[in-house]
Amino acid sequence: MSASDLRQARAELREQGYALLRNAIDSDWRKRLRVRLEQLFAQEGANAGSEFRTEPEARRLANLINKGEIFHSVVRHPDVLACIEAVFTTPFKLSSLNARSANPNSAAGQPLHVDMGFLADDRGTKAINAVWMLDAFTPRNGALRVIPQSHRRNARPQEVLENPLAPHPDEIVVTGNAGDILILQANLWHAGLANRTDRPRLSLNCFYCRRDQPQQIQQKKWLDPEVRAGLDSGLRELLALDDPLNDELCAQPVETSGFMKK
Ligand SMILES: O=C(O)CCC(=O)C(=O)O
Repeated sequence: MSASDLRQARAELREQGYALLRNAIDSDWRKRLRVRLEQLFAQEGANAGSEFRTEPEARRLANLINKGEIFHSVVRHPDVLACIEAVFTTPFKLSSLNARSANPNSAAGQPLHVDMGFLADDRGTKAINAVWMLDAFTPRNGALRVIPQSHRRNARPQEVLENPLAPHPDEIVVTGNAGDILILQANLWHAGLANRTDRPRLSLNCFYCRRDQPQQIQQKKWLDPEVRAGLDSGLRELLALDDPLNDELCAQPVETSGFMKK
């Protein structure tokens, strides 16, 4: 990505609440990610996503750092990190790495929500999601609708809208090519649309949060000892594996989803 495209993406993420990084995933890497994720969906069957939540109208996988080295470089994508560093004013860590596949012919999309119910506080936004488009996102296959600048309202859609499932007059649908990455502040109002096609639509959700916030999935708890032993110091730091504050935060009851019930 050119320095000027990156500068623009950083500014859009701050001002609009979201930014699209074009052509940010190498195509061979994207294909290998897809193959690995489909293997995992097949292996995990009905348990897929159970470390986090399950969602009607979508398949999910969770705890992906534990499920292959191929995922370790995902969370360190330099352009994504450069963008989120433009928003966070304090140090950050990985909150979770999950996958989501919007089911074909789905009956409904997601309600407008903010991730984990997060609103900003005096230190700014608490979390940022990078949605890796492993398939193209089109208006018919379950792309995301977002309300630009809604991160500035600092309100939860379900508390102020009559019907968060309904179309919103200010929404725009963010489409992109396979290989693009959509980055959004957690408190931007957004929702995955229903997938009206006959093929699933796959993405990775690479979620980062401030170090004073709990992780969505406590990495230390969910990583197998042999995976943990193989991680370098940079990844240990990003996953907050040696961070007593993270242990403390994750021990409290946490609302991990903006709209999915347990
Ligand atoms: O479809 C996706 O990958 C993103 C969905 C989303 O924004 C969410 O589940 O909060």
